[in-house]
Amino acid sequence: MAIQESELILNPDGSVYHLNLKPEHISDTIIFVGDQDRVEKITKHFDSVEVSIQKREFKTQTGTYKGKRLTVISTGIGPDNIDIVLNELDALVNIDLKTRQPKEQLTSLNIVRVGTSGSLQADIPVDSFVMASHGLDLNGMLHFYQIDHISNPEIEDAFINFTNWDSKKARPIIINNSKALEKQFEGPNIFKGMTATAGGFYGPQGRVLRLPLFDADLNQKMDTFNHDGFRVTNLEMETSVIYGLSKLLGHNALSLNAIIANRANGTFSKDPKKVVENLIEYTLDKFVK
Ligand code: R1P
Repeated sequence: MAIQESELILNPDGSVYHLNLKPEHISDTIIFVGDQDRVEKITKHFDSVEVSIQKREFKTQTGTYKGKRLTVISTGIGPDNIDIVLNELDALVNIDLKTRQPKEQLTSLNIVRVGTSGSLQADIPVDSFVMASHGLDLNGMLHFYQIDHISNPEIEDAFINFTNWDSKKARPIIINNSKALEKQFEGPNIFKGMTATAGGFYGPQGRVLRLPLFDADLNQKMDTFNHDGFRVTNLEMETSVIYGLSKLLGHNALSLNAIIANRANGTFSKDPKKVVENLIEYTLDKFVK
């Protein structure tokens, strides 16, 4: 059955609705960033750029870095945008946009997020890098999909018990990274642990400006959680849904974050641009090693 026009929306030129891209515009290796201005901070290192397309916060550039074809795309902020980006990228490779039928031969994309994040651990300082062994989903977007086969109920239950997680909120979900990408991108100075993904920047990450929190102790409980060595290293807004949707759709995903804030001791990087630039260079090098 062909997927209806209202479900898979294409622009008049045949590109996918939000990303404005056609299949030939992307590589099978894709870097996600949050900030659209970070795209060129990556592609300025490229040999050449062949595609540059932007609609809303979704800016895409494709080119080659030391001969390897890479796409860089900005996802904007938050899990809701990742739902759009991953579904539309998957449609570009795994749905025939003319017949509107899923392809029989599926393509797996390799996706690496180069993000920024706040550390929850005093021993993971600002200006360091964290690789997410797992995404800890605190926002609930993934519950709209069938996810039982990709979750880790044992660690999730331990987290729920430890934090006394209220059942009015969506059940936390823990999803593994791609082990192959983990191997490719690890290095001696990179921290590893669970990256928690919140659905907002202030209350959902425990920040108080004028509004009291539902659970003021949540961050402190998260940073002391430890289940068989699994601990929550950092907090941001995309990793768990990148991991979840990638697993569901058959893609490989890894999330790397530059630590620009330390929530455990209240510090902020003196030069956040530098640590992001360092992570960009680290990531690009690992792609071609
Ligand atoms: C919040 O300021 C944004 O920064 C972090 C969060 O995940 C959120 O998207 O990541 P990026 O710098 O990659 O956007």
